[in-house]
Amino acid sequence: MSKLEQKKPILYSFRRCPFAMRARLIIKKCNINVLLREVELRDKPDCLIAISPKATVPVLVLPNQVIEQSMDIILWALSCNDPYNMKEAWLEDKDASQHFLNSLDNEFKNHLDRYKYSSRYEPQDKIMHRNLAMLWIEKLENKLSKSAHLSGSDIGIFDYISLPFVRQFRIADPEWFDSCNLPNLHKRLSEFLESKLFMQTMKKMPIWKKTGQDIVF
Ligand SMILES: N[C@@H](CCC(=O)N[C@@H](CS)C(=O)NCC(=O)O)C(=O)O
Repeated sequence: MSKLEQKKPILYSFRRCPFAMRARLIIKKCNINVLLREVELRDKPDCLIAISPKATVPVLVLPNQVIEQSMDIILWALSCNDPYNMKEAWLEDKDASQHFLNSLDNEFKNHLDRYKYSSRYEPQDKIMHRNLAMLWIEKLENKLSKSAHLSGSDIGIFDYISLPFVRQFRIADPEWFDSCNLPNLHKRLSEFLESKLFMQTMKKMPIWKKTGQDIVF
């Protein structure tokens, strides 16, 4: 690795984490290079815990700053290079954007975890949480019946930050999800999952703790 590459920001990430996925999606979409350190959640590197004691991923390490929230990493990426004007779309109605993010990261994610990982919570409440998560999913379907993408006529920031979570919701029971009356969401999710961008962000990386090798992402 060249000296220049060694100076790149470091992104601690976990391939299947939807928060890390959305950060990687925007970083890749905006052509920003970072050094990726793939983490195992059950065996996090000490240096990650040292710089970010809460030790969730993603975490981005800059020379003079540590960014610990996926959305802040996204906003940092957009401040570096934003060829698709995604920051403008995000800030156009800041309250509505924040409301969308909160309902996704808090409400929906809460029900998603209790549905997808029901054995870790209250297994008997699995379907109740699926139904509650569906209220949010149906809002997406409703939006997509009015515009091609969640961000408008083109795919954009609202799609990238939320589709990784919709993917997780589907994975909990793909047959059931595919049988739901969600024609627009099914279409957009499939396109997203088949996109080159998604494939690039989901490339398997060796575990950094085992190899010590930073990978240019
Ligand atoms: N609010 C954080 C949430 C990140 C998060 O919860 N990531 C999960 C993985 S999907 C995590 O690192 N959990 C820590 C663990 O499981 O030990 C963000 O937006 O970055």
